[in-house]
Amino acid sequence: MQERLKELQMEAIEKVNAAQDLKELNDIRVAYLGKKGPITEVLRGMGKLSAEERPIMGALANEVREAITTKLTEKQEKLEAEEVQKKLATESIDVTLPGRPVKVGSHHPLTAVIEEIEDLFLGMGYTIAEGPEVEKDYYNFEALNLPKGHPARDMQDSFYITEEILLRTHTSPVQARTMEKHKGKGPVKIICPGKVYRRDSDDATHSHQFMQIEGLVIDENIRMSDLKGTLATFAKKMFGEDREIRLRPSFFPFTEPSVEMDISCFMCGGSGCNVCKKTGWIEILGAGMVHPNVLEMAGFDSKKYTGFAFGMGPERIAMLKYGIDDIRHFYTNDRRFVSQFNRV
Ligand code: FA5
Repeated sequence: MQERLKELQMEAIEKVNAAQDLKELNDIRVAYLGKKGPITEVLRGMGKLSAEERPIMGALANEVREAITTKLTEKQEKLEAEEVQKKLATESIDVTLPGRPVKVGSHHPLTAVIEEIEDLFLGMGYTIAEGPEVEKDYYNFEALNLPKGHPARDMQDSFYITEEILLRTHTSPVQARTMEKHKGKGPVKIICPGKVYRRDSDDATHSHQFMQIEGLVIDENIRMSDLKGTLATFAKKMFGEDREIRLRPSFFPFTEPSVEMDISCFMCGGSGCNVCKKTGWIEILGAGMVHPNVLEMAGFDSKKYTGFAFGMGPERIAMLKYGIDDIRHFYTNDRRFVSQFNRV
């Protein structure tokens, strides 16, 4: 039995030395040390031995088992290291190959224009106010001098959720909310960028959801000339120093007088082209002096305080600034469109 064990040890070690890969090594482990292997077989036969012989044989069997295990482990480590070396050799990286270009994202042109407008007004001392997109009829219309049934409500076709709640049709309700918060005390100097919604049919210049930027200034002695100066500064910074502005009479129920502002065409300089439809001027926003009724409804004394407000559509401004011919490009998320503005 002793000899048989020694023989098995030598045999196993020879096979381990000759093994070429990890699979072969595992087969040897199972063959010699497994439950059905010859060493286990020998150990099973120990029952037939005398009490003196048994511990000697037991110790020897363990020795043999350990010797084979040690050899197996050594060989396994060697084979594994060899395999790693092989992999490193075959998978080496050619650092001279040209890299794959990484696609870099960019600001959406609309976001870029909105941020540019925000920065411009922040530089003039304005702060940014916000209001809800799901708005009360009261703030969207009534507090802006548009009581129920007022015909001017038809100027903005609305998405109603209930009789009293709608998706705001403009950012002007933030005027009413901000004035209310100020509890009749000036000064107020805010801009409010945000999404608005109208039941307009989508076409090249109209969308059912678009952005507006509202402006509101209230203080003692605010005059129409302040509005004009502010808008002229804005137009020159946004479209270039050569731009001139003109105000045309208009109508908004929440401002009196109301105006629309045109800028001299940046494409032709005013001589007339396709962009300005041969007029030399491009309309960019609505504005006016805050109506005394709006001031009073929000708790301001209209004898002491006056103010101006304006509202512009940044999509239209971005379209003019970058020569974009269809407002729908802003919302379709086509990378070919957006990536053209990488440097905006
Ligand atoms: C208003 O919404 C007023 N609240 C603006 C205002 C504020 C006037 C404060 C006076 C004082 P209007 O409906 O004209 O006005 O819209 C303002 C701007 O929003 C327009 O000049 C235009 O640039 C943009 N606009 C209007 N409708 C659409 C639309 N369907 N799609 C894209 N832009 C639009």
